[in-house]
Amino acid sequence: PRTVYLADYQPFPFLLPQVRLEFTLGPKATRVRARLEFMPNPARPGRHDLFLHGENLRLISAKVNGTSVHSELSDIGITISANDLSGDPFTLETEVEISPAANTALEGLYMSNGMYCTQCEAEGFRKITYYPDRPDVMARFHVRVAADLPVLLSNGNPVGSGPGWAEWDDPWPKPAYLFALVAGDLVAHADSFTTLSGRKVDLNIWVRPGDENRCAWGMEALKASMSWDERVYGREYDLDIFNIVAVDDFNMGAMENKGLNIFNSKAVLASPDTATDDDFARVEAIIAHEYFHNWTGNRITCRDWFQLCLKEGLTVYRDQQFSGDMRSHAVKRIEDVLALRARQFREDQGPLAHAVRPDSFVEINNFYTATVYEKGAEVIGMLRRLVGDEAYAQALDLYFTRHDGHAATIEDWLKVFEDTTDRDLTQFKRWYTEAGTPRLKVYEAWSPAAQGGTYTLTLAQENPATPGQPEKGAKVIPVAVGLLNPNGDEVVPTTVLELIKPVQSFAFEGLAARPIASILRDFSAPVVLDREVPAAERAFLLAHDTDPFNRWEAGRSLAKEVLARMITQGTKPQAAFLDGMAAIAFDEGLDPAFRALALRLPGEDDMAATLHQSGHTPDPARIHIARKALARAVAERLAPGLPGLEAAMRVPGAFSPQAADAGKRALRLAALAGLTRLNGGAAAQAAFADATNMTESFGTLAILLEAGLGERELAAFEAKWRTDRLVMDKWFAVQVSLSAPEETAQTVGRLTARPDFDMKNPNRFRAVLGALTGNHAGFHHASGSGYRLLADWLIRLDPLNPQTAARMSTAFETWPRYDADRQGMIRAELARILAAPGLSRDLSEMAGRMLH
Ligand code: B3K
Ligand code: ZN
Repeated sequence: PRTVYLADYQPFPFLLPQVRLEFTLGPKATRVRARLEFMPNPARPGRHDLFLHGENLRLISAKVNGTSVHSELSDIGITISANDLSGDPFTLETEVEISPAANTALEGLYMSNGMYCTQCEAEGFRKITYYPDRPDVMARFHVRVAADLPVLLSNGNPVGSGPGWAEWDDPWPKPAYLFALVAGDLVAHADSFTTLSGRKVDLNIWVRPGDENRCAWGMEALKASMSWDERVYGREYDLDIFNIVAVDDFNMGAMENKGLNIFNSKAVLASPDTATDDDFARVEAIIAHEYFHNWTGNRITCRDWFQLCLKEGLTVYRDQQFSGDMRSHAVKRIEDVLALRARQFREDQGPLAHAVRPDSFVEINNFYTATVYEKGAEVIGMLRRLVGDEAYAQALDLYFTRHDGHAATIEDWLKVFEDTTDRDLTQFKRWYTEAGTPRLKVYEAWSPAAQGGTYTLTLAQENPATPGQPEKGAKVIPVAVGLLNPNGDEVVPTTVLELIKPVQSFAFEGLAARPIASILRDFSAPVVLDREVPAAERAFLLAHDTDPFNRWEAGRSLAKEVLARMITQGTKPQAAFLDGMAAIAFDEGLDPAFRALALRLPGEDDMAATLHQSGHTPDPARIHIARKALARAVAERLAPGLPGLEAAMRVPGAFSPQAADAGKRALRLAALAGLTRLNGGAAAQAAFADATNMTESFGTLAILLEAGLGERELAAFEAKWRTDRLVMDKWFAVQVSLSAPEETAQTVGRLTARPDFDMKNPNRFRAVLGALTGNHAGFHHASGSGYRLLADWLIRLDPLNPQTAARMSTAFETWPRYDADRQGMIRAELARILAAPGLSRDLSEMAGRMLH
């Protein structure tokens, strides 16, 4: 397969102002007629052949200006010779036939439960019709859909309809990846929103009959997002209608198609009895994310796919800001950093490491990664910290005015900041072009003096090699620092130090006493802080830090140190740590959500990474046992207060998904987990029986399963929800994630043999196989059964759905951490995958990168 390079970019030789599409839908045979109006692109002078992408299309006819032309067909598209392109502007009309029912890859036009829907990003439009399927070709679309179905949707505004047909017109030029079409027997949860300038917009969430009562929260989130983007970024919605459709079979969370967002049902449907608090928060965040793309992604799109972080990093940054505003900034930041470390750091430190803006790819779908998304968002957070809030707002205004209606690059993005602030961002740009997680070493010095002493902080950065990038330059790292007095008062409030050299010192003068430093507050840069801190100092920060992130971080670091020692030296957990946990758990002045987060112990995968980094070879079985022992020790220390905490955190009355109640439920579940570890399942069983919402019933079920109990509850849960796909996904997943290590493979075997295990449904596949890879000790069981099982299923899934198979293969990316036996077994599975006949480009690129 061909590698695509950023350096090879050339503008498309033609402009395409207007497109007209006509769909006559049929499951096995859908006809697509396209009329494309081209003209020469002044940016690419000269005479050019016309190449159009097209895959799995049956060409019926092709005409230029009404006359049939010869077109050279290949399996990636058609070429029409420059000689046949008469006239300056010219019109190409094609007709093709495709088969949505045969499309299991869920890319292009496909069917899900009798409904037609599309997924075009990144390069799916070429499976619908012949087209210049690249994001820098922006056209206005007029679409006619004909089918004997009640609801026929496409992008833009509705301009006409009758029995069996509808027409849509999208006035905003867009790349083909934002095209969407939906047709089916759907019902709408409808509402409306009046924009800042007084335009009324119709809002609909389209679902299958029966799901109407799960739309209210998504609608609230949509309206909140629309008004937030007006308030915070000055961005209004720009069509008369905004449609969201829920679909059961979808490769990812959702898609921001212009005016017609398509969502995985899991990412939009939520009701108190079927969705947990985490689900509600995720729905809110994803609705916001897709909505925010209307400006960052759609109005301003990407010149080419190497610029993916231009829209994804910025849109993630915006949805994180939004969720922080809707909920709690401290809690949101901690959750985001947890996810960043679990997925992005792991990626950045392994064989799949790549730059936020990569410079080559084989299959672009393999680059919708935590690095492009989450590290892409962190880079924007750093930029903002460096230039300040006001300059950030000005730069964004300039970005929107300067690039509206265009396909932009990271260079364009950085330029608006340079022009706004007069800063030179050449060095900063390395964050986009160089992969790897920098490591920050910290040295402290104190020189007392009568007039006031000087505290000197020396920071040294290291930028480790990554595949294809052996050497790196120093990064610009904003390090937010605050200093505390030994009595807990803050003597120096948060200050941003700009580390630009490999090693640099920063002095704080006039201090009465040697301070205690709180470094990298709010996680001001995506780096690993390499710092030995005495346990007493960590405990001090856990008790006193005014920065909530670092307060949590102090407990987290302590927990990791304690756990690492338990694993490698078999020691007992230190009292200082347990006391710290107790102090946080019962501190009524703290947000319950924060307390619940602080009580959550580091995960097993996280511990494996930590041990590996400190020069140990992680043993998954030992990690599992030690973590259980630590959880028990914490429960013992908290024991006297647990019943009271459990009772105090009950939330009476009607269910509200808002953060305050959700935080209480989370802390109550933490208390119930502790009680279950100490006294067995009685309390959790009672709570399961009395549960009035999914957070409580699923939370208590998980607590019971983790303790090796819960058979009865598992059966009751199944009996109640057996016909509900989304809830049953939870039922499948929880059994695998909480299986004992030696039983995990068997559990997977039992569940995949059930008739309701449908591998074509990505949610169900992920529920089982994703949960396998998330069960660290089970997946890495010494027998190799976890590795074998995953490889078997990836090989089976690949011909049906290469995108999901490739994505899930990243479970193998951590192989370099483990012992020689495990390394050998994983590499053998990767080699077996690579040798599978007819392997997709997606999976072969991934397996190949992991092996080499
Ligand atoms: N832009 C889509 C992701 C498309 C993934 C294609 N493999 C969803 C999002 O980031 O909002
Ligand atoms: Zn996105």
